[in-house]
Amino acid sequence: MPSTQLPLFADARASYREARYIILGIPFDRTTSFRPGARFAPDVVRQQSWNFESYNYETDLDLSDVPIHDLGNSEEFGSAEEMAEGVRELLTPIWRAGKFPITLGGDHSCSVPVLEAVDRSRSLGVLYLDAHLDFRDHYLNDRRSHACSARRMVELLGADRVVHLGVRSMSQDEKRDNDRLGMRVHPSDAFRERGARAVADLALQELGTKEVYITLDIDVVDPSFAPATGTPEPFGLNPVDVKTIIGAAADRLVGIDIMEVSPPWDHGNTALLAARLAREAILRVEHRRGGARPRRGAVRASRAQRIRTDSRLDGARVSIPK
Ligand SMILES: [Mn+2]
Repeated sequence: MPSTQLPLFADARASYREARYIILGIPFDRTTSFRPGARFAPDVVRQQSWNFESYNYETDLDLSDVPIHDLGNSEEFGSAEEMAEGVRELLTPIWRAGKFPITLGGDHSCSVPVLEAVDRSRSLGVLYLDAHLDFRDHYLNDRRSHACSARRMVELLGADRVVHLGVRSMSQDEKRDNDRLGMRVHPSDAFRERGARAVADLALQELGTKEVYITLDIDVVDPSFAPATGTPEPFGLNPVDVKTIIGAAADRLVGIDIMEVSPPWDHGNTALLAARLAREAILRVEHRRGGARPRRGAVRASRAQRIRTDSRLDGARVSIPK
């Protein structure tokens, strides 16, 4: 147990019990294949989250009025199997309580157990945002590798319940396997040709599920905007495209994860974008459900005050109140 204290995600001031949105970090990057470092992302993304105003003019919401709780980080785990078991254990009560998980990775292997923890009776589909198809059956002898995550989700939920957005890299084998298995794919070029809103609306229509989950590998964004990631790939989406997808999905969105931010390769902009996209998901979902408007005239703490009073989380291990 580290003796230092970690910063909380900004504006995460609610107790677990009263919170609707739950932040959870998974500092695990053992399946990373090129540039490691995603294990450091949860804490750095939290730190960057303090850059932003709690008030958002587009939704007229103030995040300090929204019930958000930061659980802290999971343990670091040994193998990917151990990670999967731990993540399922953490996510199961969050899903059962009807809360909205915001999981900060970690590499993309961490997303699969988040979905394995969802009750099978729910009508839930996945928007899979990634530069890579992630459709290998196994990679380096590991079926839990981050290079296999979309494949595992298709096996888990069915090919019609996963739509892949923003891809621009795959192996011939992955292409052939998916031609056979039939996950729908809207490559990065489609966003340039048709616009993000049109692509997102089509993808949501194709999913047809009552509930939608977004798994976001930050490498779906072009490396010029988000350079700090394990396996960067040019010709990607821009940050506004991702914002648009989140907005389009908001009325069915039940959870999101943001994976593969790798702080050792960052100048701060990648983690900053990840923090802002996490906040965007909360804002858009809360707005769709007609969440609390800011209390007019209420005295608001300045950002500096908020950081002093609210930003400390004891210890690094998660325990979910019963
Ligand atoms: Mn990727």
